[in-house]
Amino acid sequence: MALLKEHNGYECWLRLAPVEDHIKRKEYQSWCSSLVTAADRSVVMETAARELSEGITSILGTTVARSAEAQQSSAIYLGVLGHMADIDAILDLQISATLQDEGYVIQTVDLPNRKAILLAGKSDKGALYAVFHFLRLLQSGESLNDLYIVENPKNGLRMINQWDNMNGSIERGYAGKTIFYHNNQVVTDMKRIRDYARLLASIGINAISINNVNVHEVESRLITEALLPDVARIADVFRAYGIQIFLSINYASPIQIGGLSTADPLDPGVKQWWSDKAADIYKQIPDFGGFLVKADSEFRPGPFTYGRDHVDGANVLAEALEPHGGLVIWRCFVYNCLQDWRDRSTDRAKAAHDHFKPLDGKFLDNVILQVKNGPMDFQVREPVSPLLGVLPNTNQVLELQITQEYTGQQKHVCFLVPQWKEVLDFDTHAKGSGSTIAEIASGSLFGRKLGGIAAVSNIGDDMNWTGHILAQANLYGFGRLTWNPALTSEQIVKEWIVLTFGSDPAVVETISRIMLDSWGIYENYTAPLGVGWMVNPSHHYGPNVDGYEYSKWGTYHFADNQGIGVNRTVQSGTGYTAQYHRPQSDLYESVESCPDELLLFFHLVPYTHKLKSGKTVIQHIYDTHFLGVEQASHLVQAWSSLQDKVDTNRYEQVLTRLTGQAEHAKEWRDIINTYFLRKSGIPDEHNRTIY
Ligand code: GCV
Repeated sequence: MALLKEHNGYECWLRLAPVEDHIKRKEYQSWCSSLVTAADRSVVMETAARELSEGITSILGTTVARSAEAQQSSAIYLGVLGHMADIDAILDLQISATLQDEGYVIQTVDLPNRKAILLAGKSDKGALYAVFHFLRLLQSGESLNDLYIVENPKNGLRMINQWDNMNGSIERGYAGKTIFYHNNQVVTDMKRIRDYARLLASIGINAISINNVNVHEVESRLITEALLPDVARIADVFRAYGIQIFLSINYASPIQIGGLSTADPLDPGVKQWWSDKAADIYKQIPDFGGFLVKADSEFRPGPFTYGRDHVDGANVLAEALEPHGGLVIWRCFVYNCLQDWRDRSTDRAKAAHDHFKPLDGKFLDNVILQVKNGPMDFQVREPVSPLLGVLPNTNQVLELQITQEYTGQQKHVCFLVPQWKEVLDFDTHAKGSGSTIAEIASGSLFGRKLGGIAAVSNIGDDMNWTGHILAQANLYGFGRLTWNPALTSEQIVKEWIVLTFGSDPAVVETISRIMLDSWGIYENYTAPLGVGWMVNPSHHYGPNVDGYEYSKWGTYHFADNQGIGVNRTVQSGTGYTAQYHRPQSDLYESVESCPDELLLFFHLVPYTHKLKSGKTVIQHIYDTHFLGVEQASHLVQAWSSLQDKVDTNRYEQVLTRLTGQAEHAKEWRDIINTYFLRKSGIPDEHNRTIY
């Protein structure tokens, strides 16, 4: 067997591995010997041309002759529609009419005496995306003879949120330190940031916010004259990859860095201050994206201090940014974080809807509300946030979390694309059936111009970016799904495996199974039936059933010796179910129709309550926890079967994580099972060891 080339994981899915099949390589080479592209190129087109030639060299081992003139032999034509006569002459006009701004076409055409492949974007960004798509085709062994691919992104904003701090740390980061900052300064060596921009562009990301939404002292100064030149250096790197940068801002900036005595959004001095500030920023970064804002949330400052609401708060920023084309992305993660566990009427799950629904239609056109996928906080299982279905007159962006805060912190494998698919496919019935989250987030359901999906990044300065190599699939999957929410989890994971590990069928099959089963496995040995939050406080890793039970955060499961769960019904509980449209509200309201996996989110039931599966709640808890541990140990076995098929470096890295996961799953099982055996006094039907 040929020796496998060693990888440390740094290249992720951009290994651009050589095509080994001799015949295929020859066939590809015959297409890829020359590249025709316009002589005067934008910075993004320059990137596209470079990525294409370097990619081809890496995959096919040949160099590509570049020219601005049409070729007599086969060639690739790379360009922007309307800016390259050779492409415009050939391309079907009907196709070009269907392309949106960032869309593209990849097409094989028969020219007199020669063949050509067109990589044509509606804009230079589209052309860059076409290049990365074409390189994927080469690595997946696709035939190039009859290509006819037309792609448009479903979502306008495809955004990454970094929760990075300038002291080097990353809030909820599990893969080392930030790549952006060192010692309270922007880094000087931009290589790592450039490589990150490249990874993001290759999956269609077009926006990034570069600092934590919890904006501390030093980060508040990113919008000052002192630090803006450094921010501009970051913007330059991302611009070359078609990515706009955003900053998270401190709502109290007018006081903190502006020397004003108030940050009241209706104060004329404050308005003027933000407007001047916006002008300063755009002087340095003409294509600056705008502000991401966490206000009046978890002790962050906001308009409430001045008796103003979110509309006042967001609109003052929007007015300042509007002349420059900037956006305000205003987060809806707003709730009472000083609750009393004895008070069962206040329900954190209701908060976002209660705060923002009454404000629908009042935000300016360049404001977008960013709504987390669930009403609580990125638990392994939550219902979909009802807020997403009730803002027909407001721009919205869905917020997902790629970093695995509550899903194993990249020590456990948990492929999140299947979870995100469930969210995107959820039918809110906001405008009758078919009113899915995918249609709402993109803006299409309510005819909004702005929309999209944002997600909290999972990368740091670890050599392999994500700590767990298999967690790279979550970043990859986020980008691909955001571009096209109709892709299946199976398609995405297969694509990622082929690019990352190669196309050996055993590798593809085994890793696919590991990935596709992983969310269910993690759910099995952690908090049961949608109840969530059984984690250690603050760092959120590992089991602690009552870790958050008597805290101020509003995250209770209410387990006692009779039963467990939160009564969120209208009839006798907090009334949360009424925040959904019919028939979802009815489905959740009734204990009979509520899906098993969310039962304890919506209902307080006795341990002896029978699930649809026929098991009692208590037996379900025991069974899933024993099963989850077995499944976690099978992951180790499955991975071990690939020892000869994955290079030693990456094989060992993943093996170490999976082995640790299997051990940690036992701790979860024993702590959860013991707690519920003692609480309920009901023994396991199968008499297994529960401590
Ligand atoms: C950035 C949760 C996390 C916090 C995070 C917050 C948010 O509470 O634990 O770390 O802060 O969500 O999304 O703002």
